[in-house]
Amino acid sequence: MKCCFLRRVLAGLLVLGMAGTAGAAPRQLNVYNWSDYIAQDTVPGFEHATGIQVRYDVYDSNETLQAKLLAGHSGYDVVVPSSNYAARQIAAGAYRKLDKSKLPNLRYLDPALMRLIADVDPGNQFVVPWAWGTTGLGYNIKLARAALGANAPLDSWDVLFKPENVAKLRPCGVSMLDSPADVFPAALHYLGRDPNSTNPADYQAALALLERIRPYITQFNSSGYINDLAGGDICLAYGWSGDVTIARHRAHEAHKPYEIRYVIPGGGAPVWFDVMAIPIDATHVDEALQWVNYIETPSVHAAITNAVFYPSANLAARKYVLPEVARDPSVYPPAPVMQSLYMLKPLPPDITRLQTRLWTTFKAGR
Ligand code: N2P
Repeated sequence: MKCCFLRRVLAGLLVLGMAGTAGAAPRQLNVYNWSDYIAQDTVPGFEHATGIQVRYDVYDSNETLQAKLLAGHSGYDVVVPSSNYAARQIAAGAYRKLDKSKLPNLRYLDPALMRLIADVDPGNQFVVPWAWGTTGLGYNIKLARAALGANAPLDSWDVLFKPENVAKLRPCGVSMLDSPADVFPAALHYLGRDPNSTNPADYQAALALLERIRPYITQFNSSGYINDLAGGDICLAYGWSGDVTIARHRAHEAHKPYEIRYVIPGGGAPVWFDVMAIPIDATHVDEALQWVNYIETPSVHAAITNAVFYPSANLAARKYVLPEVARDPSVYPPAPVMQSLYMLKPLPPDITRLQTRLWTTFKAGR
């Protein structure tokens, strides 16, 4: 009798227990981030630490993210815009103010970088830095030297912007970021104009420069160019520092008979910050805050830098960054190069629209 009673109690507990599990749907988080921007173990590590299930989607342009945000109901709980885009999105009310009591790991962030970010997010209320990087030239050194001559200088914007140079690279493949907001500043700067110009005439001049090199650009691409560089399908890319460095490592690991190299040409290049933010209509806010805080765990952020070669603003993460990554000038540019960089700033909407219109003209040309 006693045994059966016990059995019944146990069975009842089991049913209750199962009902408990079945009733509580696992907590969810929907993350939307740039492609090739995370370590392999970042999402599993978060899921393991929190029990929250992550749906992780990727994009490769600020325009794509912005279109989703402005349409509303993106379904995402955390997104990662560049800071110059975030500025306008914050002003437009696209993001939720961060509850910093849930973000103790913010104490690890570099105050100097936070002050820089405060230019676009006064009081650091809406966004938390994810990573930063530069935009420069990625080479397949062997192919580029064969095309340009063994002694041609590779550390000059003339390689990209002088038609006679880039024409020689056309046969081995020239890739350009499919992003007016990343290309116009470099063209303007090359012309000696303000890379963040708000003068429409400057953009016409930049377009004229770009149109002269248009015939030699073989693809517009902001993510697949990593594999194209690594695989020897292109010899020059105007691209992002970490992406080109990923390509360098992939080529090396695959024992390719060539070297991929990232170069910040003399005279300066764009520098940018990408930041995490929680859309105003996010439905998993607490989970989103847990994600942001998890990312700012020093060892977690360092693992991301070690995997995709973009530095973070997390000072305490630096000691976990692998020595060979920490001393790689493609990842952490030396001080004199840092001084030559110019920050991409928020632009008024009419200038962004002008960029987009001219970009369409530029791309359609041959
Ligand atoms: C990641 C590239 C992100 C840099 N693949 C653009 N802000």
